[in-house]
Amino acid sequence: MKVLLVNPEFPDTYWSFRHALPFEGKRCAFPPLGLLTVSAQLPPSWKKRLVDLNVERLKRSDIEWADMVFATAMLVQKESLKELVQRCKAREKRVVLGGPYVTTTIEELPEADHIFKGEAETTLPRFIEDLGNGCAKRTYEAPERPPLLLTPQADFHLANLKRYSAMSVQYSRGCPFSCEFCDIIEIYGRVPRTKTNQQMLAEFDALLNLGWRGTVFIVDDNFIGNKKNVRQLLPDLTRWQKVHQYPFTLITESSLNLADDEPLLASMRDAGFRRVFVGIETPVEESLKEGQKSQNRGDLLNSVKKIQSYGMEVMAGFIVGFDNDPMDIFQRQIDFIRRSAIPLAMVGLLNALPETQLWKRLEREGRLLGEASGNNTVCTFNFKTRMDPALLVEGYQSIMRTIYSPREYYDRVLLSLRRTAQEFAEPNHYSVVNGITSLSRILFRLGVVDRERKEFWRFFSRSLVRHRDRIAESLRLAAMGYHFRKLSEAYAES
Ligand code: B12
Ligand code: SF4
Repeated sequence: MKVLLVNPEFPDTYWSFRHALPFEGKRCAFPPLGLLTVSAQLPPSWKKRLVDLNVERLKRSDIEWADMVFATAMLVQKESLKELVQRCKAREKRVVLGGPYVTTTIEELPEADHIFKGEAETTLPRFIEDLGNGCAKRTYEAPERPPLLLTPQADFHLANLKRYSAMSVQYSRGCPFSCEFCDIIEIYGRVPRTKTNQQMLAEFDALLNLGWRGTVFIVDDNFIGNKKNVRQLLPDLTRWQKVHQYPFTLITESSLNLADDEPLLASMRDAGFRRVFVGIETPVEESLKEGQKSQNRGDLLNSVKKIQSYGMEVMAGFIVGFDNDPMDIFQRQIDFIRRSAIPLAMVGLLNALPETQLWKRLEREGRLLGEASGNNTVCTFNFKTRMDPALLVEGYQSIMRTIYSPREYYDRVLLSLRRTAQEFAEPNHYSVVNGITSLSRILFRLGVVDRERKEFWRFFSRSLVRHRDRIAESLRLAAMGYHFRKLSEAYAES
């Protein structure tokens, strides 16, 4: 059996980092871990190939080679997915779909032969058996949330690692909180399940043996969802990093209550975590209450500073469009982002995702207008908002314009660098050649071609004076700022 695994194309969003990747000479931020994990569950005798449409084109010969095509998708990838299914069906291939889009959507699904809803660890073996017996079903729905002990090490070797800016591994699934707008808890549950320490170290070994050096994103919904297990994992990760001289810089996602646990913060710093994405959403208490984000309590600014003081850059998600948002919400978000020194602030408009508590409430209130695009920066709503939608869009665009204007952005970066300054060694993976090539690309694009070059040189000279030892970090953030500015220009005009 020959299986072609295809990851559909992403549109231009925050997380695509599309305008920053060329500086590094990369095509895509992360490989499709879901597909690589599914691949590892297929019988070893089957032949497998990966085509990630974000790094390469799908050739007709790829489709012709395959007996079956497996594809994954998030909501934002649905147009590319539909096109892919049509192409494969036109060549009479058996098509198998899975991932968050087909798991939660209420829309009519593309004409695929088999649909997997939920996690595949228990359903895939059944499908393989049914296929052998000639009785494979159209839909496979996981009846339970499988323990991650069943999750094999992903087939990382199928991906062309050089095309990606970072690698992904997963430690846990699920989150114990109950934010109203979140679909994670509906898809992956509220009881966080984790891998064992041995599983994690084996995945780190695999990436190291494949020659990977650089950033590794631990793609958990909430890395500290199961604190007891994380506390046991971190000393082992630290030992592994030390033995291998810190080949990986770690980043992850966590709830903001991470700030309340200093021993945990210290262990994360020691294990090599340098960036953490947190969901702050809003500085407005009533809106947090409405969104049932009870874990974001107390002084949110202090929480951010606490995490930064352990050497971790804070990235964060923000939302406007809650029913309780006051008229000055836009300025309050701008002020908060400025004072928090969060360079990569991902501000989105509230949208209701299928199956979430928010979706159900809006349906009850008769305010739902249909399925969202899944891209929360596109200026549309899929429900009737309390505030005038035109005002919301205008205010949202003003936030984006302000926080990604070069002076404002670079000032946040400088403050973030100051707050995260630590005595630890830089991770041991900067390649001199890559460093010099990226440096010249950044200097040429941002320092010569770009109309905002004056601001860049002001930032660069300040970084050299104040943070000479972290110049690679400063330039990475300058490149990221360029991505966000380009996106905000595009969205502000849409
Ligand atoms: C890492 C991650 C990313 C990464 C990398 C994505 C990639 N290349 O695969 C990045 C950072 C790029 C990303 C971006 C975005 N993401 Co994202 N991301 C995640 C995250 C945290 C982990 C994904 C992952 O690797 N999981 C590990 C694998 C093993 O799990 P899995 O993918 O679910 O796969 C299992 C099953 O689903 C199933 N399966 C999956 N595919 C297939 C295919 C077949 C054929 C079969 C049989 C089974 C199967 O089997 C697997 C094993 O059980 C998830 C949350 C989550 N828990 O999954 C959100 C998530 C997928 N992302 C989400 C969103 C909204 C986004 C963004 C739109 C955010 C934004 N506004 O910018 C962007 C869009 C992408 C872009 N570039 O423009 C949503 C999707 C919601 C939806 N219903 O579509 C999720 C669920 C999180 C959330 N609720 O916010 N994301
Ligand atoms: S903390 Fe994050 S992952 Fe957990 S329920 Fe809230 S939004 Fe979802």
